[in-house]
Amino acid sequence: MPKVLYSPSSPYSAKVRMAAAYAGVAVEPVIVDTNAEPPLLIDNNPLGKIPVLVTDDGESIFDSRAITQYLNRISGNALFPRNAVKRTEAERLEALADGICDCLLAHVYERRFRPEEKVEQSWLDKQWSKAERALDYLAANPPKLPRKITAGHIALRATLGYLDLRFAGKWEKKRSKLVRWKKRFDEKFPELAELAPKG
Ligand SMILES: N[C@@H](CCC(=O)N[C@@H](CS)C(=O)NCC(=O)O)C(=O)O
Repeated sequence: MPKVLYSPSSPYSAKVRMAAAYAGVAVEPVIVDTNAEPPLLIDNNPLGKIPVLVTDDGESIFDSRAITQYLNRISGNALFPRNAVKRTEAERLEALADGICDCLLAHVYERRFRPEEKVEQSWLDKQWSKAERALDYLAANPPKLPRKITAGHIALRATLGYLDLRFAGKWEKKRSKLVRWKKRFDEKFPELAELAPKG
């Protein structure tokens, strides 16, 4: 069975695990500590980042968007529509959701890895304002939630889970449509919601 190297709090990892579950691809989740840079991680991804999917043949696939494309191929298009316009829409939503995580992670790492007196507030503000702009856009234009969802919907759910984990109380105000979107997603896909980022 393919392995997914992951950490429970990682939003990109949550997306990949949810995508595998939705696509019906069984994967073995293996927790790795990126700070410790264990050989299992470094040997499979020189960047030392998660998630990484390791196939039964020992081939490693990263990053998370390469993995969702791979899962889509092996599942016969369970994650992206075949229609070109709709497919671009799904890929764009995935990029936007992941892009929010890129900003949030830059924010979290700035505070985590720098001594307090060296934390650059203007950098934190810039990253947060990018995430806020994207969240405002999504709150104004929440994606439809059809019966058949895409990797874009799944990425957004994972991102909102990361916001709940690290920025609870800081993102929801004036974005009630997005908060409702998450609730409806969880009602429709409880088995995926279970895989959202956890502390
Ligand atoms: N673009 C990558 C981002 C992956 C990423 O930054 N993962 C974080 C965890 S959420 C990580 O591995 N951080 C450890 C590090 O950067 O050393 C993806 O989509 O997979």
